Amino acid sequence: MKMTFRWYGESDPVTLEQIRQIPNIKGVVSAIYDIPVGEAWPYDRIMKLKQTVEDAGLALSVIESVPVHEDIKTGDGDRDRYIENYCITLRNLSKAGIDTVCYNFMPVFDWTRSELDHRLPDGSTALIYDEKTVAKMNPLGGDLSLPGWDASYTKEGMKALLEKYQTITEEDLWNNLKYFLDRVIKVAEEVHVKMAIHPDDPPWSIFGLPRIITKKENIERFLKLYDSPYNGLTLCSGSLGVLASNDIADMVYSFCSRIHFAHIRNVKITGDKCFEEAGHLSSGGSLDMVKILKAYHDCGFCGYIRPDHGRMIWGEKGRPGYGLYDRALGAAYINGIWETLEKTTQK
Ligand code: CS2
Ligand code: MN
Repeated sequence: MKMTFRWYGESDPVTLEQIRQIPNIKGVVSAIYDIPVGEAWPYDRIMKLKQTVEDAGLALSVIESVPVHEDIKTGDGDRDRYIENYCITLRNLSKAGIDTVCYNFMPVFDWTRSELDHRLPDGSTALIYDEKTVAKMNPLGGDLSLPGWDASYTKEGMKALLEKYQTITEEDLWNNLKYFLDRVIKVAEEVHVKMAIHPDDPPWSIFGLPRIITKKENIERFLKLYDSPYNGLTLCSGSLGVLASNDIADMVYSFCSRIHFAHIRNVKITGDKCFEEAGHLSSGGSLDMVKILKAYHDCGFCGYIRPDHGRMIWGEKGRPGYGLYDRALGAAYINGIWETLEKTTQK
């Protein structure tokens, strides 16, 4: 495995210098954040990002994410133009030496939580999700804005988009995803960029919007939509793991050759469709992290891996889910488990 850490660019309160000092972190996962969704990323902008990261002694390992325009997900408007732009971005990323791109196909909203700074008994704060609270939230009311969401919508734009989704079923979303893959993966194969879809977080419908990358049988269906190693996965333990019926280690064994990027994070299921983000340690949450990492190790996983969201600890202020300290502890924990697996497994 190749250990990485997410960095949100120059505006991230976490610096590349700090990231470099976390043991075993050789590369960062980043993106260009100021290009509107749907526009092609120019080669020189990608090279500028890469240079900044390399000047700090790190590699630009994965792009997370190249976002998918809503017209592609709804299958109308200017989808062909946006797909064409997506392909230009992939070509430019490849030219810059990038080999792995993460994206998601969640309508309108990326990861969603009901509270960003829920205080845990130990005094740290974490992101939590409570279905009843989310059900009462008005996506038009500005109740919550999450760091992963595209903040560029006007209220009217958001209203129109949500209305458009009223007529879009899960099957429509599958068809639109296939339309996208049929065009994009062909280019990904040509330029040797592995595409890695991130599962939906949480893995169920929110605000009445369809969500499809949610469970094993759907991931199987996804992989068959375009059967190529370039059509792969970002397997996020924390996103899928909030459903007790999702067995993450089993998914790793089943899909390993198609997992290009592993997100490692623990979550504590606190009720039906309710969860808290936990520290990475197994005993802090509902997932068995050793079992999950052993599955990767057994499969000879050599893709990229990163600690995913962390809590806010030691008084840190920063981007919810993406502070330095708890994620660094997560990386150290993953390193420890991996080293143990390396040294105790008969080759
Ligand atoms: C999240 C997402 O779980 C996660 O990694 O932070 O925002 C994720 O980066 C995107 O869904 C990937 O496209
Ligand atoms: Mn993730």
